Amino acid sequence: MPGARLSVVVTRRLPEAVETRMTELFDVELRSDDRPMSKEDLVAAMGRADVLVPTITDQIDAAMLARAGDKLKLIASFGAGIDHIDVATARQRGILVSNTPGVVTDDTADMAMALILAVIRRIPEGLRAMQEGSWTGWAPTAFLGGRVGGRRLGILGMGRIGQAVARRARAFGMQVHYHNRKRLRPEVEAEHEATWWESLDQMVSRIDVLSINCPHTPSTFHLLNARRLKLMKPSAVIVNTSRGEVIDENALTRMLRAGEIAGAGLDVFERGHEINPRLRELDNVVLLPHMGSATVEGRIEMGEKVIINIKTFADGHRPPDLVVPSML
Ligand code: 8YV
Repeated sequence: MPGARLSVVVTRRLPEAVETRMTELFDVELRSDDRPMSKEDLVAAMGRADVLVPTITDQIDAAMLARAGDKLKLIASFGAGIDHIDVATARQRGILVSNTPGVVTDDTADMAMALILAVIRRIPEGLRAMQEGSWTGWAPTAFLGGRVGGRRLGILGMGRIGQAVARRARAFGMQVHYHNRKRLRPEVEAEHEATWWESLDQMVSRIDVLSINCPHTPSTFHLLNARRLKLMKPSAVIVNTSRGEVIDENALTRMLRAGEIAGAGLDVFERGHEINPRLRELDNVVLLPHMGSATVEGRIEMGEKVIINIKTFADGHRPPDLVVPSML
């Protein structure tokens, strides 16, 4: 492969600077419209590309990979999460998969913090009153939220993003608790003054705010199921900037409606953009359209990472952000 100009198919519009650089480096096929590709178009794209650059909106399953043919060598995904790709099957078929970790960390953690503040301080309700013109002036008892400082934050998934949330939360005076498959090294735990809970059940029953920061894998699907959600204090709040599938969205919706959970800030949903309509009706819920990593800087850095992964592969080396099934 070294020296050859790789054919690269990009499934969505990317920042202009990224598309321009890709055009300089590769034999690239860019999209002129920005709608997600159909399944058939994706299979066809995989059939004619050495490298596919998909995003979260492209589900690539085993059956599609089986129809991809022999040309495809690398799936250089634009994004950190890789739950939309059947990585194990890709590897079996000799197709490498890479992602863009690290560059979405701070932006996503900022959004988790924004959601915590928005829900606890009732920012959308205040905004709505201003936009509707229904505000009649200051009152001592109006729009009372809670104080963020002093609350116990439970972080589910203490990887890069979880730790970035911990840093921010501590600056706001929150106490950090976490549940992670592996306990952090003592010095990292000390840096965050974080308390590890081996039992997720025990952690969720004791915290005031739960931030979901683990990836979606078969073992994290519905980790927050109805049984576990019921262990939470009725005054507790959940924010999710990771993947919707980690929470049973219908169970959460029922409990929010019943006042069994105080509030939620959700940037991601279980069925993509098909959101439980009942969630939209609730005052104690802040919904965002998957904006966690949506910064100009972040998107360009994601694109640069994709380019580095492809370029390194083209030069005959292992892409730096190779995803191996054992990481999942
Ligand atoms: C990305 C994300 O924008 O990086 C991720 O895993 O969830 C998003 O913030 C998206 O995945 C791009 O494909």
